[in-house]
Amino acid sequence: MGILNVTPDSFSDGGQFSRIDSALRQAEQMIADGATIIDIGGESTRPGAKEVSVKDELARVIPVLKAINARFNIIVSIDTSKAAVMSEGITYGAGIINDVRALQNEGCLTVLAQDQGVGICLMHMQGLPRTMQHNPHYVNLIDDITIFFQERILACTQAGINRSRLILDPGFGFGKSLEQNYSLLANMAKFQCLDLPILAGLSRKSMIGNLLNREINERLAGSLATAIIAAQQGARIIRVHDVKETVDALKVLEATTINR
Ligand code: 9MG
Repeated sequence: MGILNVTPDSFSDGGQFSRIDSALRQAEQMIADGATIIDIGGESTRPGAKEVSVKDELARVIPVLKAINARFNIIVSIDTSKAAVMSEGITYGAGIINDVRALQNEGCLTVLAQDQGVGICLMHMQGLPRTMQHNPHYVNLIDDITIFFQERILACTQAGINRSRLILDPGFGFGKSLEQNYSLLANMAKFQCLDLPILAGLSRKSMIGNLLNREINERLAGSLATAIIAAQQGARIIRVHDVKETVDALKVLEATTINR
């Protein structure tokens, strides 16, 4: 899964045309590099990030979704927690809704129950982006996240969403200390007991930067290491910025696994 950020600070110059043009070029490159899913997000989920209105998020995401679907044959995932954006996204052909709040916001379960085709990524987060890194606490990290997944799966199925549409994501960096993030990475295979595909997003995250003392543009090696470990732990989808390098690394892992 290649990350396509459509927040304003991700474009060098203004204007709708240049935004769409830049997004299309990024998408084209990621597809050429081996991405099979493009994840579009119009609201930053970084710690401390400001909230975006429904109107602004729609204006950022929907034109890019339409343009990518018109040009390429690729699964587009929409990273949003807003029911209105999910609904519009589905109308314009989103293949996956990627929700860091696991459909806990008002109206989301209802919107997703109305369309039986789209995939849904339920991510675990402790707290909210503004404060989530202030002293996160777990009784037992893996057990607590497993219980969270079980509760959200139940909420989905009770709302009429078919279980087969669900993808689970432990939410690296979302309300987890450095040690908790690495413990999660080491133990991710335990979520396989839930019998749903696992998505892992580790690319360029602080857990890499803080461990290695690397700025955001110096985290490629660390990101590749985490992608490989996540795949070895059973992750089926890896959400990344550096598609080409990650696909190469995963091909090496695949060849090694096949010829074991
Ligand atoms: C939007 N976003 C940022 N980080 C993410 C992660 O780790 N997983 C998912 N599913 N989405 C993320």
